[in-house]
Formats: sequence, C-alpha cells, structure tokens
Amino acid sequence: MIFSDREQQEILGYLDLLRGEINAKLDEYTNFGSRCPKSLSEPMRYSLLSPGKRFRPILTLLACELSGRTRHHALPAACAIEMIHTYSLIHDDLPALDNDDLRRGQLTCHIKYDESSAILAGDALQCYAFEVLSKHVFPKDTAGRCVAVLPEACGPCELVGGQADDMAWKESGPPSLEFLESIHHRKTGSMILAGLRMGAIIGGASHLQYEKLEEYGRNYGLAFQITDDLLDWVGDEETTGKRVRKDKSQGKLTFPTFLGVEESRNRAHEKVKTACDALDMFKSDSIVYKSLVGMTQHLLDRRK
Ligand code: GRG
Repeated sequence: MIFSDREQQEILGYLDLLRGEINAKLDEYTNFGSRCPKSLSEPMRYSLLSPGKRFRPILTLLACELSGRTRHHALPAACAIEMIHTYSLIHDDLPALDNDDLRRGQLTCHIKYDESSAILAGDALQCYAFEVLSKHVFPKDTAGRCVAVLPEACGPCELVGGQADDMAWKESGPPSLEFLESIHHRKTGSMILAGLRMGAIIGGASHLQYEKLEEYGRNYGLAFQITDDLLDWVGDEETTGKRVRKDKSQGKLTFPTFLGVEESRNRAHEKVKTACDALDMFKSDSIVYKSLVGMTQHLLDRRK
C-alpha cells in the first residue's frame, strides 16, 4: 500500500499519540508512592519509562480498535505487555545472559543500579503486569481471558523456552533454519501475538478477525526479528540505542548469519507482505487500519 505524504504524517501523528497515551499510563501505574521501596520502584521506572518504541502495546491498542472497541479499554493490557517485555530486556542484559551495557540509548538497568536491583526490578515488573491485567481489564471475564493468554506467551514453552534454547543450541550441533525460526517465534513472536490476542479479545473480535490478527502477528513477528537481526549488521549504535555487531562476533544464531544479508532482506519483504495481506478483511480508509499497515511496512526501513 502506498501512502501519500499527508497520510504518512497522519500515521506518524497517530502512532505518537498512542505512544504518549501508553507512556502516561505506564507512569501512572508505577507511581507507587510509599507502598513500594524506592530502591525497587526507581530501577523499575528507569527501564520501563525509557524510550522504547512501544510497538507491542501499540499493536494491542490497534487490534482492539480494529475489533470494534475504543482503545482506552485495551490500555491496561497494552501496559502489561510492555512490562513483561521490559522485564525480559532487563534480565536479558544481565552479565549471566547477554551482558549488555546499553539499551534504549541509556545504561542498562544493572549498570545504572546494580545486579540485584535489576533482577528484582525485572521480577517485580513481571508480577505487576498480571496485577494490572486482573485489576484493570473489564469486564472480569475478559480480564480472565487475557490473564490466560499472557503467561502462556511469556512462560516456559514460549518466551523463556525460546531464550533457553537460544542459549543451549551450541551443545546440540549445527542448527537448522527451522530451529532458528522456532526460537524467534518463541522469543519475539509470542509476545507480539499475545499483545494482538489481548487487543482482539478486549475489542470483542469475531473468530475470523481473531484468526486474521494472529496470522498477521506471526508474520509481523518474523519480519520484526529478521529486520532486528539486520540492524545488528548494518545499524549504528547512536540510532539503535544498543550495541551492534555483537551477533556475528558472539556466534549468535541470526537470519543474516544463516541466509546472508540479501536473502534476509527478501524474507523480511515476504513476511511484511503476507502480514499486510492478512489484514485484508479490515481494509478501510480509517487511521487505525492505515497505521497498522504503515507500521508494518516501516519495518523494512527500520533504523532502530
Ligand atoms: C531473559 C526471560 C528472558 C527472556 C529473554 C526477549 C528476550 C528473551 C531477550 C531480549 C533480547 C532480544 C534480542 C530479544 C528479541 C526480541 C527483541 C528484538 C527485543 C527488542 O525489542 P524492541 O526492538 O525494543 O521492540 P524496544 O527497546 O524498542 O522496546
């Protein structure tokens, strides 16, 4: 889909508006006052409120709107997904895992504070995500359905399982492309799918709408990961806000190491097209539909 300059500006403006609403709600939810020790709330807020792209919670809001309800109903679920995502980044950056010192353009949590603070901040964000879902999503049976979706996505068979396999594969010999895709489906795709699923549930999606949003999410997830891998090869630290050229030197399993840069780019194009095609039943001139397509196509021009 080709957007005019004016439409592109409208899309950027709309995505900024959603990002602003998400940031304000994350701030509000983590203003614990004296109920939570400052030594914990500070590192939690430091990482959570840092300038992430917020594309997972944005997907939740857009899925809710596409499915028929206004986005404010999905804000708690959007914040919950960002809390889980931030916890995974804090823990992934620890010395025992990726040992990174830069994230979102600022020092990682354990460098800014210390390791124990970072571990606890991650733990607390993980639990708090479920508290937010169960307390703030209405009606209660909808909250229950969301509380069933999120732990599956970030649990042993998805996010954490994908991470475990990513760390252990060297012991089991040369991996296949299928295995690489399976790791990325679990580490990256599962959280994207969970965000879309919760948005669809809260928005009251029909069975078919739900399935189409899932199909979109599976393809978006892979496209996102391929372009993320490519950024490590061709991106720069200043724009991405994180260290680059680490994957190759650390022998990481990525799409460019497997397929080369050109073939990886081709794959990303394919996935973006399939993702956008999955949205056909939602096609309209609405800013919600156009923003979802626009942000998907933008993956191919990612700089961060
Ligand atoms: C430690 C439980 C645990 C899990 C680790 C998600 C994960 C698994 C590790 C994070 C590192 C990584 C390379 C994950 C793949 C997903 C990914 C590309 C995350 C970065 O997401 P962005 O680009 O980050 O959306 P921002 O900062 O914009 O939110």
